[in-house]
Amino acid sequence: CVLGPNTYMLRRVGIAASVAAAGAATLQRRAAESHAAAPAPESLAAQRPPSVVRVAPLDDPPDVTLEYFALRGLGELPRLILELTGIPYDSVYHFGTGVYKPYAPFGQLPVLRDGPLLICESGAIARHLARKACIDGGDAADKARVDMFFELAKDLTSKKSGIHDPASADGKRLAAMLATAEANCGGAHFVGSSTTLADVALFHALHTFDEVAPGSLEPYPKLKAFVKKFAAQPAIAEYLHSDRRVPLTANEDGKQPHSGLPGYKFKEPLRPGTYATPWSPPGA
Ligand SMILES: N[C@@H](CCC(=O)N[C@@H](CS)C(=O)NCC(=O)O)C(=O)O
Repeated sequence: CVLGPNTYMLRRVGIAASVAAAGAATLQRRAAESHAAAPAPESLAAQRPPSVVRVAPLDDPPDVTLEYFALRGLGELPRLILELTGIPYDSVYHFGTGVYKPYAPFGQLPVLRDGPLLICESGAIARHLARKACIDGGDAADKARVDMFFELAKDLTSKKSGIHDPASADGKRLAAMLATAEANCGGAHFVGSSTTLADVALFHALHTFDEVAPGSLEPYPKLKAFVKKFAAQPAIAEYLHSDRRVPLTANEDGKQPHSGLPGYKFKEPLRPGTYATPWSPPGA
């Protein structure tokens, strides 16, 4: 791997400046027009076309497009990788189902376009992006350890409901896995001495716990400090307050059983910039 994460980050600094200079006013105007034309979507069931937020110079379409619903779900880890590494991309937000069916390789989202490549499966997308940005681990041993923590992060997320009920079976399993993560946390990194996919995946899981159950990381001081430090990195801090970051929905907080499409109700208002700019698939 010859590229370092900083290669993309340097480009992102220039992009941020050009977007601020040329794009902010346009996006605000579009958001205002869109607002006037249609009420803000309150859930994923809103009847709207997909929208896009471009993280690249407005006149320079990026090679990479990530499509997912206007949800965190399986799209949030790829988004976090793109944001952390500074890869320029279009972030597409779908509402309802259907638009992607003709071209999504397995008929579902997320999908990632990277030049001529069209990739589905969230794990494959995350690994592709990690390889592209050289955060997949240095040697074979580190790559294997990155994969171990990637899987641990998935397991943690699968037991999210346990964060609200420590006495439940999921709660006990989750506590055991959090203790494992705490024991393996090397401060700012889980593998080696620089950021890898392992850190992004664990941040995604742990930061969500902290959001849906504030204080739940108190018994795990290393994990709590890791999340705080990761969130404070300029690229992540900016993202978390940007139009690209969507709120959680009721289905995602682990407090009640998943209730299908109606349960994807936003817990906070969607930012106007997230849904202001309509998007169509290439060639449509
Ligand atoms: N194993 C796939 C699962 C993809 C998946 O279940 N996608 C769901 C949303 S989370 C979807 O597209 N549902 C709508 C549909 O099937 O049309 C992955 O990890 O990407």
